[in-house]
Amino acid sequence: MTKPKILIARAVFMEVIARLEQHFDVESNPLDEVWSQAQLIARLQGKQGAFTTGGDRIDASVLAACPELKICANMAVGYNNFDLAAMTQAGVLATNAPAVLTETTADFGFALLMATARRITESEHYLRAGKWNKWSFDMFAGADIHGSTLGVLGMGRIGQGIARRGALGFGMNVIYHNRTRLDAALEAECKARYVSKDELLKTADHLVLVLPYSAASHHTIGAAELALMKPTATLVNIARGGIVDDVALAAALAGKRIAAAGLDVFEGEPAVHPDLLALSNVVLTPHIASATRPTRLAMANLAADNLLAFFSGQQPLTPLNSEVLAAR
Ligand code: 8YV
Repeated sequence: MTKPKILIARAVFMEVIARLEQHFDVESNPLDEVWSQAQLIARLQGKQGAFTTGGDRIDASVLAACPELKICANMAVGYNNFDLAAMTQAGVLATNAPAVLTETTADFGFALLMATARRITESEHYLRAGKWNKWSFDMFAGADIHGSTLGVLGMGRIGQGIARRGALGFGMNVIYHNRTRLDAALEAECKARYVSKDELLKTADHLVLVLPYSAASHHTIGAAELALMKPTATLVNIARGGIVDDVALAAALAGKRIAAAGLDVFEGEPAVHPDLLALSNVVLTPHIASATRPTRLAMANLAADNLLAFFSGQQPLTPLNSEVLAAR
């Protein structure tokens, strides 16, 4: 029996590729090249399945050019690289990789919050530059974490993980805003209080963004929202570039409209806006919130499991458009 053909669009763990090779005719990307849309389309010719990452865009043009494609399995919980409506219309199943990265990503959100509020990278740069020659009472004085008010915008699994860490680990007063309010039991478990978006912006000492990116969440935080925040506040974005208007944020940071920001994601990444690079009150990391080896391996294996289930006629574990399966 001929094996289905799949494309693994970016380099990934050898052990995951080996697993897939037992069941599929695999083309991979061992040099980890970032392909253009045209290159991606060329590689997808004749493939029935794709193992994608957050940077691989599957849209109507790809679908039209690759009629044999039946499933794209994303090694990411976010799937704004998929045009889900176009995939559903083309009968292509989309899967993502949720849950396995929740705690690791929440850990990182907290690390970035603490590095930002306590000015860790800024002070390290100062030390490395040989500028530290005496103690002073206000040197790199930052904002307290314990006992402060933590705002979480987007209260899915990762948002809940951040809330729990804040409330249970650091005695923070946790408030949140989400499209839909959590049920009372979950709110109690996370020790989080639901507030309006405006109240969240006005009240939070530290605001962490953990909402999915879509046209509706584009520039959720722009000049108007930053203007509502406390001048002492910190803003952390571990969700997606584009949720924050990076130009407006750079202006707010430069004008000390807010105290500091920690950013793991950027509009147009891997490019980073030069205005942000020029600022000292921002901590910048290259989209690494889920980057621990066990978690990245679990994400890759979940994407592989979805491909394996789909082609063996079983129910994929984490489908995004199950209606495609129903229509099969
Ligand atoms: C990934 C992420 O590293 O899961 C997500 O949505 O943003 C990250 O964990 C990235 O998207 C690569 O697939």
